[in-house]
Amino acid sequence: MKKHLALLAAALLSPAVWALELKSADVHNSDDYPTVAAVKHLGQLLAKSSGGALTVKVFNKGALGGEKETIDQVKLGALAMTRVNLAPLAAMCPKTLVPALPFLFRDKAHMRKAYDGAPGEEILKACEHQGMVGLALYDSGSRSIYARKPIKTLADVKRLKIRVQQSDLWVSAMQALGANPSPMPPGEVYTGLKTNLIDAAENNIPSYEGFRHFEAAKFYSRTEHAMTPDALFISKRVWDKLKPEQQAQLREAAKASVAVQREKWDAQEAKALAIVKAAGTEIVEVDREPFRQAMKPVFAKFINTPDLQKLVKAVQDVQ
Ligand code: GTR
Repeated sequence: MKKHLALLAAALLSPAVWALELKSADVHNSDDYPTVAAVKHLGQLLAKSSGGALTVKVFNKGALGGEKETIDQVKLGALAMTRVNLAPLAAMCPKTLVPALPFLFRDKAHMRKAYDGAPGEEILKACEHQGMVGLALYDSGSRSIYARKPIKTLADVKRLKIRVQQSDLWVSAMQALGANPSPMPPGEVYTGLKTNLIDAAENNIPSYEGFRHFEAAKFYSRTEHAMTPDALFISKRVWDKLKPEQQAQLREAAKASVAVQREKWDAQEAKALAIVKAAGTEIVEVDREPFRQAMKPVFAKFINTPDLQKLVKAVQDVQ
């Protein structure tokens, strides 16, 4: 009897019994897309620091669903983690609107500094009341419009049927340009472009390449209208079950994954650009000022509480 109890106690205490595999979703196709690679890296660090008690398994290619679906699953605790862009979260967690605003950042250095500082921390906490704990903000470059024709002026965007993320902010921002926005998940854009359901979409170069949208829209016009970050969240239900030291290990691994993601991001931007150019994409330079002016009214429309205004200012003040 004693022996049995001793065995049972040993089994309960052994790391194998306590090991928890955290499943993490991503919509990107390539196994080494920067966000996919970064979360895998996080998993390796975490497995080490937790002595094998916590591991991460990434399911990319949208295998666990689109961004909206994985967000819902994480809120419920049915899925441990998801890496999504912040744009589809704005209706749920208002502060995530801020980094998705058009032309908010002066340049990449400004954006990265803001995400590393107090504004980044505030944004990561913005979804906790919705059951999602933010772990990392990843670089998602800048988003530009691509279409079957070059986009150089506001006149080129008039009535353009353009896919936008599932975000009211971006429906409004594109309407402000005179376009005809159509929100849809990323997985539907390729077919939408191929079948002429839409004329255009907008994204960073690595996504334009990775989702193979360049096959259907040959002109990539550098409007660079947003630098909305990608972000990694863990379900609060899962988070609350972790021991404090495990939470600290996860936070540390997430922080380390940001540096790796950025390095990979810079390399991927160059690689993807070379691929799309070789496939015949024309990169079009754009005078961005008229686009910036036209989209300005969305600030007043969406940044309508003192909290949001304060956060916008905090980002703008980052030097
Ligand atoms: C990408 C982002 C994805 C997804 C996609 C989109 O840049 O990494 O998470 O949001 O854009 O346009 O839907």
